[in-house]
Amino acid sequence: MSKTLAEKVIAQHLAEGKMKPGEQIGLRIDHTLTQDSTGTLAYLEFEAMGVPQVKTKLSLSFVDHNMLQNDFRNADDHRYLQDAAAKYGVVFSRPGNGICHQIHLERFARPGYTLLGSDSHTPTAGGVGMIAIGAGGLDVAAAMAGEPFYLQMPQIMGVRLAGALSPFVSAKDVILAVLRKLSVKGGVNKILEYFGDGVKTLSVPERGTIANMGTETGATTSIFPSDEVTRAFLRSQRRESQWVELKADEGARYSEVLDVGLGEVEPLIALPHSPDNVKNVSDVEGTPVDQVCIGSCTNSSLRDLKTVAALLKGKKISDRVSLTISPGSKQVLENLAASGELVNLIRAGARILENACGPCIGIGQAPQTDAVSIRTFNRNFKGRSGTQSAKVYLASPETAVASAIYGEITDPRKLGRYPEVTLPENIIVDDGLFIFPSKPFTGEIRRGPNIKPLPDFPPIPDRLTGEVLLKLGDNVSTDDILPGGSEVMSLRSNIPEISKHTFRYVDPSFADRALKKGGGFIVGGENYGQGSSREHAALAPKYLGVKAVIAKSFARIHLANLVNFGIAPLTFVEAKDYAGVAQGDLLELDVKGLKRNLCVRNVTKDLEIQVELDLSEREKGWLKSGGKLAAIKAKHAVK
Ligand code: MIC
Ligand code: SF4
Repeated sequence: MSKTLAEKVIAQHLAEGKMKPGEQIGLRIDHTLTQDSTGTLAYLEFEAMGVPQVKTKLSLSFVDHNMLQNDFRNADDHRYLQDAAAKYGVVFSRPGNGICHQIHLERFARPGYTLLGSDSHTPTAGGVGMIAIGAGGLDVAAAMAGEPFYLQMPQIMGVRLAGALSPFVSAKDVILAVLRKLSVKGGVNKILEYFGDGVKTLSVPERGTIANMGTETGATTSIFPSDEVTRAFLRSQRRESQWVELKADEGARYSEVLDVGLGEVEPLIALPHSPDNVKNVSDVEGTPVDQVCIGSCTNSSLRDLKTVAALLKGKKISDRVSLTISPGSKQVLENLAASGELVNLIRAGARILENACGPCIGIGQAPQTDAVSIRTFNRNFKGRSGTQSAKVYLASPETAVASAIYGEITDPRKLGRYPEVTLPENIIVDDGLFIFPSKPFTGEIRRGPNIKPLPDFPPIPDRLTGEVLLKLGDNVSTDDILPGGSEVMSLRSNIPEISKHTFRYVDPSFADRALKKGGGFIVGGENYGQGSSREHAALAPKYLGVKAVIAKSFARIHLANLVNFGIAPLTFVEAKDYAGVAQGDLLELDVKGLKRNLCVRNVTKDLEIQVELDLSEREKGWLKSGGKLAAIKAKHAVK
């Protein structure tokens, strides 16, 4: 039978289950990646599993998120990660080497392989034909220990690209067009598979941009064919021998097909405060701009920054704008420096930041009060920039440059002639900032005083009772549950401390109230827990005593994280019952046997609400025993 490309790669890695959409499957994982802000927990979890060396083909540990080092805590985390990498056979990417997804794409991504990463933008590697999935740290630690990754077999949705992009329109506009159609939840439990004659017109970095931001649709991942363009990219990275051709079979069937005529795509922009709030740039032209930030794992490739350098050549940015540029990797920065293009950026007035995530996750460069900030990033949730009143817009590098020059949102076509940027075949490739594990690690892993052991959670009882601690609306993000920013992120390896910041901007009294009430319930709307893969957004509420989250629907990674740490994810059978619960209501629920259909009693309102616990037997086992770690520990301990 004809297969889609995604089905082919999954079939080759199928460890358990049937490839029927909605069924649980186990996937063998070839590569894993972690980054510092999710990595400390992932390695603490891996250590707890007692496995002497990683069992994957390749595991990588990156330091790219929390780079501010405003006290000893980040530096201690980085040292811990470096020691853990050396001990367990993991390649360590030193601070300064760049953003995990960008570097993985450049140096390691392989067509036809699988990748599991403790970061939601791991699908970037779909740009070269990998099945690359984001997950919580515990799932990645389990994959490092050789366990399959369990997930719901997604539907495969085809995205047919036709024609070619017009000048000044780029990959970011394509994915914004897709987001406009699908919204932030239209991709949940789907893989977006790109095909059609338009694919060959896009370079690998452009495909990476599209696959990266497919995450914002809620998709499990995105994948592109591996073709001659992929081959040329791998050749430029001195990795041509890793190329294989990959594409869907003739007659392969998609669950649905979205058509995108590349020639019809206009410059687009996502308005505050959601990546799917997409408009044409021309609709908001003239809005005064205070800050422009170029970079992030979405738009920091050599292709992007060469375009930015060409557009800024001989220009000055507006007096009212602060322009920051964060190259995606040392390779990008080094090539720009060697070719002289870096000078264009500096002379135009850009502030060159480290090769790292930087402002994308609120690590510095918080904009001024009420500012308008145009960013080439992938998320614009309220407050994520570090300034609650800031209005963050998401756009292409081309639109970002035009807006920086004119000081207002500007259609990039106003810039005149479009530079034809081609990627040189002979780029400089230097792996000097990787540490490849070689000799056996002797000695102890060094842990700073802020690195605390993982809390142990008891099995969940048969009866859950407590108050509704907080009732929220649709699309609550993990940034709402546990914010980013340097202050909170330096606590990523300390669950007791970080839990004090839970829902900090939504309701500053949440953490105290939860503790005082002995825990309770959270009620949410659609797509609860969208965004980041940070498992802290499950662990911290768990630590505060949250027993269950009742929502209309959940985002995929957060749902898995809740189960992994023993919080019951319950969905309303009738969405209208959401109206029947208020903050402060006392709820009771019998979960004995963890049946699929359960009944919540609202004692305060004397109402019964039907909810569903839609989990596999394996997941129920994890939930029951208070989390997945205990189960994996037990498995490896008997060996
Ligand atoms: C993000 O973009 O929100 C992050 C920071 O990269 C997260 C990971 C984290 O919270 O550490 C993600 O997307 O998974
Ligand atoms: Fe880093 Fe931002 Fe990408 Fe997350 S989305 S990995 S914070 S650059």
